[in-house]
Amino acid sequence: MTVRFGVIGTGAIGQEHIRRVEKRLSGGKVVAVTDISLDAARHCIEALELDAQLCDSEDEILQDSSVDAVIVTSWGPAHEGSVLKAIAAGKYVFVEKPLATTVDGCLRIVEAEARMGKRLVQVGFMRRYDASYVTLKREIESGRYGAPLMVRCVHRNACVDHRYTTDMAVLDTLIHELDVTRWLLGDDYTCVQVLYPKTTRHAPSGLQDPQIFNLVTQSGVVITAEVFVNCQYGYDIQCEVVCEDGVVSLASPQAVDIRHAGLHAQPVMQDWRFRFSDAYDAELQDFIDHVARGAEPSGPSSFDGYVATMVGQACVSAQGRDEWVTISVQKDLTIGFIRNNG
Ligand code: NAD
Ligand code: NAI
Ligand code: ISE
Repeated sequence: MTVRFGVIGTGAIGQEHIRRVEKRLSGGKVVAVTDISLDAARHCIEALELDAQLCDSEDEILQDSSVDAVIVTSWGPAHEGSVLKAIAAGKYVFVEKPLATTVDGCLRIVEAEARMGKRLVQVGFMRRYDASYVTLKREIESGRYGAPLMVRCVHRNACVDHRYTTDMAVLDTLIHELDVTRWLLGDDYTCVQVLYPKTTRHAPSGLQDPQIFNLVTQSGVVITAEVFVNCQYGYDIQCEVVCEDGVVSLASPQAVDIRHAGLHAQPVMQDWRFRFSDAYDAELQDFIDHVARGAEPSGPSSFDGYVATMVGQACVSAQGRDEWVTISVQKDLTIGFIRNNG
């Protein structure tokens, strides 16, 4: 069966995902698109030469019986409403991170899905599909290096625009580390503290950049995560796991090696589009493959989305306080089939 997609939000990543469904992946087709700006949706249909219907609203997409699943790629605060409506309509949903920008919003989604009695939602935590992260997890789990003790993460973007605010460093950016480190270690967070280094002159006015987040897990692993979104030189994602008997880290992504004019260099990727291109392909192909055979999605679940936002809210709270903030994930709401930490 071909999975017929409706897309809600045709901005940067919405167009990326449409392109991959149409041109690179198998088993999916985009049949309807909408955006809060209908001009943006119309432009997307024309620019990508889609054989898809322009819908006036998400409701029109969700009521359309020829749509099997939706991709939600609007901005974060709009996700909750779209996902809840999609669940109510019985449609499968691939939603970009964050699942929702509030903890209560995530809980409403987890509960709505549980009431449906089956998984419908997959969250776009694509790092779980990235080959280097997958290898890193396998190496840690092999036990060859002993127990993990410390993790050092770096998340750098070349630049952001004036709409990016200090709290977005958590819910837009750090949220990837919050999800992937929990998945790598199979461990939950207990507390977080934020440090503000001197702010770069390249930051838009009012934005704290860079920021350092120190997190501790239940087993005592200490994670130091730097978010620096105006680093100027490119898109740089690093993760080093220090274990009892060795250190395992992400290698530089595939790139050429240049020896020139007395230098030995490697180009740095400029954007998430390139760095995680294969991972975005893999996460969506996995979603399509499951939906096509009527199976529940098996990627990051609404519960994973809830945990990431819940920990994210603790990080935002720590941004405003000069002290450690305790993190307590509400686990009693976990309903077997929704939990996915693996
Ligand atoms: P964007 O601003 O380029 O696009 C967002 C689009 O959503 C815009 O076209 C906007 O008009 C539309 N939109 C906003 N509210 C809407 C609503 N209520 N209904 C319909 N359309 C609406 O943003 P983007 O960079 O594409 O990011 C979109 C989402 O993707 C965000 O949640 C972001 O966190 C996520 N994202 C994830 C990654 C990743 O690496 N996984 C990378 C980029 C973006
Ligand atoms: P964007 O701003 O380029 O696009 C968002 C689009 O959604 C805009 O066209 C906007 O008009 C539309 N939109 C907003 N609210 C809407 C609504 N209620 N209904 C319909 N359309 C709506 O943003 P971008 O960068 O594409 O990000 C979108 C989402 O993707 C965000 O959640 C972001 O966090 C996520 N994202 C994820 C990435 C990843 O690596 N997984 C990378 C980039 C973005
Ligand atoms: C964006 O939304 C993403 O998800 C990217 O992966 C991240 O690097 C960037 O900071 C976010 O704004």
